[in-house]
Amino acid sequence: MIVRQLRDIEGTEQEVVTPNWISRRLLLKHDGMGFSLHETTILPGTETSIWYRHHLEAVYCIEGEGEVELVPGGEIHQIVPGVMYALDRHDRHLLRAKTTMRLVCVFNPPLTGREVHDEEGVYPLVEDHVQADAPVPG
Ligand code: 9YT
Repeated sequence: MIVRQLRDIEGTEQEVVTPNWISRRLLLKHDGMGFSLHETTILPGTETSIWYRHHLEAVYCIEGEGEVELVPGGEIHQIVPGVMYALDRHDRHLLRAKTTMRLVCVFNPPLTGREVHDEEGVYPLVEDHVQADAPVPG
C-alpha cells in the first residue's frame, strides 16, 4: 500500500511550480498504478492554454472558481467545487481561474514527473528510460 501526504511532497521533485499553477504529484508512473494523481493549484487571474495530445486527463474541482473554454469552438464550462471535466478527446482548451482553484487531476498514461508544457500546452509522451549500455537488438 502507498500512503502519502500532500505536505510531504511540497518542496520535493514531486512538486512542479510554474507561473500559472503548482502541481503536487501524489502518484507518478513509477508507482505502477497505470495513472498519475496530482493536486494542482491554479493561481487566481491566470489563463493557461492546455492541449494534452498524448494524455487523457480528468479534473475534479475541490476548491475555487474558474472556467474552461474549448478551442476552437468557444464552448465555456464553469468550474466550481463538485464539478469534474474529462478531456476524453484530447480537447484543446483554455483554463481560467477567477479565484485560487484546487483541482485533483488524473492522467492516463501516467506522467513520469519530468514533463513540461511546451508552447502549445502539450506534455510530451516520455518513454521509459533505456539503459545506455543495453545490448542493441538485432
Ligand atoms: C488542470 C491542468 O491540467 N493543469 C495543468 C497542470 C496539470 N494538472 C499537472 O501537471 O498536474
